[in-house]
Parts: sequence; C-alpha cells; structure tokens
Amino acid sequence: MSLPKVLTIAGSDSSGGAGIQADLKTFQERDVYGMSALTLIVAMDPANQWNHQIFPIGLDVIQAQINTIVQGIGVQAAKTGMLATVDIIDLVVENVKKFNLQNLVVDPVLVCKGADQPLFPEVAEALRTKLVPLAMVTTPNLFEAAQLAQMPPIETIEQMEEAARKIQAAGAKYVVVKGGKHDLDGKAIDVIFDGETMTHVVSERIQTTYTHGAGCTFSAAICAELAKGATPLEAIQTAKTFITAAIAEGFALNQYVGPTNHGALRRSQ
Ligand code: PXL
Repeated sequence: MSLPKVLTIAGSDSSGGAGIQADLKTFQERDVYGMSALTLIVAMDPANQWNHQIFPIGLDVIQAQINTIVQGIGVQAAKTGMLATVDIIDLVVENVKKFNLQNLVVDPVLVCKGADQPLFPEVAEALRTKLVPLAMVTTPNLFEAAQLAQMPPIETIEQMEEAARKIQAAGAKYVVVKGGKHDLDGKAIDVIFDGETMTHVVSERIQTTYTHGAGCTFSAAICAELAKGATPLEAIQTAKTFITAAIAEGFALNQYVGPTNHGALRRSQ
C-alpha cells in the first residue's frame, strides 16, 4: 500500500520530543510517509540547566535535502518548524514558491522553550511578512500570535480572535491560535479563523508540565491529515484529539524535560 507523502522542514531536537523527531513520530502514528529537511540542530547542556544551543545547517545542505524530497519524490503536504535565521526563512519561502508546495502548515516557532529567549526579532518579522502568508494552516501559540499580529500580549478570547483575523488577513488561509497552555476558565481553547467563520475548539485543560514538543506534534498531525485529503478544519480537529491524548500521557525524560507521548491515541483505540 502506498502512503501519502509529507515533508517537514524543521530542526532536530536531540532529546527527541520536539522538532523533526516529534514530526516523524507523529507522521508514523498518523499513517503517512514522513521525510525531513533539517534546518538546524538543537543540543542541550546537561551540565548547565539543560540550556539549549542552536547549530544552524548550511543553506546549500538545506537546499539539497529539499531537492531530494520535492524534486526527487514529491509530497502531498509539508510543514515548517524551527527555522532560526532570516536566511533559512528566505530559502524556505523561495522553495515553497518555486515548487508550488501545497497544503503547507507553518508552525511559527519563535522560542525554544529551554532557551527561554525569543529568536531574533527579524525572524518574527520574516515569518510574519514572508512565510506565514503562504500557509494553508498556521498554528501560533499566544506569544507567537501577538508577534505575528503585532499586538500587545494576548490575554482574552477576544484578543485571540483579533489576532486570528489579522494573521488571516495577511494571507494564511486558516489560522489556529492555540490557547492550550493558558488557563481560560480551566479550559484549553483554540480559536480558528478561515476568513469567514470563527470556530472555537474547547477541551479540558490538562494540568501538566510535560508538554515539550506539543506545538510540533500538533502541526505535524494537521499536516498528515491534509496529506490524506482532510479539509483544514477536519485536520485541525483530528490533530487536537491527537495532541490532547499525547499531552495526557506526557512523561518526564529527566529532571528538565517531559515530552508528549505520541502513541497515546493509538493505544487508547
Ligand atoms: O518546541 C519548539 C522546538 C522546535 N524545534 C526544535 C526544538 C524545539 C524546542 O526545544 O528543539 C528543534
């Protein structure tokens, strides 16, 4: 049986919970054939509070990987994760246009949780003006949504809706503003806007700190479902079920990091 083929253009999380490792695990769970173009490698320092270090990969190497996959094989959907520099974003934008990549999911990663510092402001600007407008679906968290919509910090559902409208107006077809980590009356609420309809996806908020890689996993699940032919809204809803199960069974890898559990939904079925 041949499987729908998908590409992640993202960083490597050596600890396995986020980045391409999360994406490929999710692709496997969702029954699509996953391929990867690495943009950078993240390593953590066990002797220094698990501090993250980011090692970008050369543009020529990133391009060669994309050529392998897109020219040499072909994909039904693609996603982007951590891109880290404006040069890498520009390269990805060029490729999305050149190869007319369809079903693009942009996870606008602006911080590496362990590093606790935003990537450079020009990265946010390049994502906002160049890559996010090409997305079929983009999945900012509250911090990223405020950056992309050029708004002050987002604290209410109304502000989530305002951000979703602004990001959608700039070009992204579907915007999912993820409220999951923030306590909005004990619920995890995501706000979705497609240019016409505002949809709220509500679930119980799971009390856990083991959420490392949740954003990567969620956007990878959307990408997989799009490749299988789901509508964007169906894809987002299936991905929400997948990530909610994965977060509910998150676990500690060591004293610093707890990833989500990618096999949780499968095991519950
Ligand atoms: O969760 C954001 C993220 C994305 N991509 C890579 C990461 C991280 C956080 O650690 O390492 C490669």
